[in-house]
Amino acid sequence: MSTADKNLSVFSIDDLPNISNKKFALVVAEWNSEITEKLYEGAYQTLIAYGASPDLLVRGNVPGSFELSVAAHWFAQRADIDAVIALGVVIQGETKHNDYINHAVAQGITNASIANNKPIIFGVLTPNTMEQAVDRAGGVHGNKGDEAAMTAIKMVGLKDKVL
Ligand code: DLZ
Repeated sequence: MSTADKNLSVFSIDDLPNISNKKFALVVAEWNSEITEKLYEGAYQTLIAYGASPDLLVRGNVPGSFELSVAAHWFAQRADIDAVIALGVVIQGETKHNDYINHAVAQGITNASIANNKPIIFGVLTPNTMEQAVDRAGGVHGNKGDEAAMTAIKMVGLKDKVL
């Protein structure tokens, strides 16, 4: 085992990086915007609270969560973007529409992340009801936008340490 490999085995993912010069793209679905705006606000404020520069945060809106993957891919292709946070809410309906969207977005984001070698964070709520969505967008279960931002910060730091 090389010295570098030994070092990798001891660092903590909670050892947060300096993100003052990191550029984040936040891609936000307009479907269920009363919820996605809260996810966006949570993600934005968390990035700022942990040292991101407001002028290095860019936002792109998409019509619905199905479009998150390709827009995230476009942002990730840009050399100046360090990480992308995809935010959406897909509420279970009377058909399987939500299943198709959820699987497509999860797979699309995974593919775009690997293809571009950058973190793309899955900040998509998949609740059964609007009430469950409200609970997770600044309600009793916190704000998943905050968690998505923290994940982005940790992955940016991890990438810098590993590569
Ligand atoms: C069509 C649709 C439905 C039924 N439900 C949702 C939803 O709960 N959340 C969401 O973000 N988007 C939904 N959409 C829209 C799709 O994501 C997509 O925009 C359209 O199918 C057009 O590709």
